[in-house]
Amino acid sequence: EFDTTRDIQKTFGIIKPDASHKKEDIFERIIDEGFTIIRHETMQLSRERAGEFYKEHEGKSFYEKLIEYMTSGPIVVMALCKHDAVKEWRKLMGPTNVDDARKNHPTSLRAIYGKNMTNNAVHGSDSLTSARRELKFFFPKLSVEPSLSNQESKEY
Ligand code: RTP
Ligand code: MG
Repeated sequence: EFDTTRDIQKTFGIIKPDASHKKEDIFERIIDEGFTIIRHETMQLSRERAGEFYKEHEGKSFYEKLIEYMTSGPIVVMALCKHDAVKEWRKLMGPTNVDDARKNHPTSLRAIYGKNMTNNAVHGSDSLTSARRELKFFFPKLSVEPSLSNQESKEY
């Protein structure tokens, strides 16, 4: 028989400082789109933690601006669960470039809440490997198994 829970994944998302005041609206949209918000926490990111989180971008032209931005106000970190969650969350976010998002993906979160290329409202893990790392980084006690058994999935 077809097992609908087979491809349930967890992914990691952030509501960035420019959009964190819209947290309730964004949560509503996320739930509407069929995600379960397993964990969420509002926090202030230190420069040190931001640097560690964005290590892969160190040395890039936009790195300093990105760290400035991500430490400029409260962020909301989230553990999200859905069928194919990594891809589905990236799809709901829309493209990195807000102009592109507005033009080509007008219902995406970045089109609605983003301001520009840097201040683009949300973050999402770009692969299952990133999702595991990023979930561990912010939610060290959360299990990061990509597939859940039927038993486990009932908790959500
Ligand atoms: P994210 O990591 O936040 O989910 O975004 P992404 O994968 O779509 O984009 P990525 O290339 O990983 O870049 C991380 C964040 O850095 C800022 N950025 N600014 N050229 C620029 O000015 C530039 N490029 C990227 C954005 O905030 C982007 O989300
Ligand atoms: Mg990225």
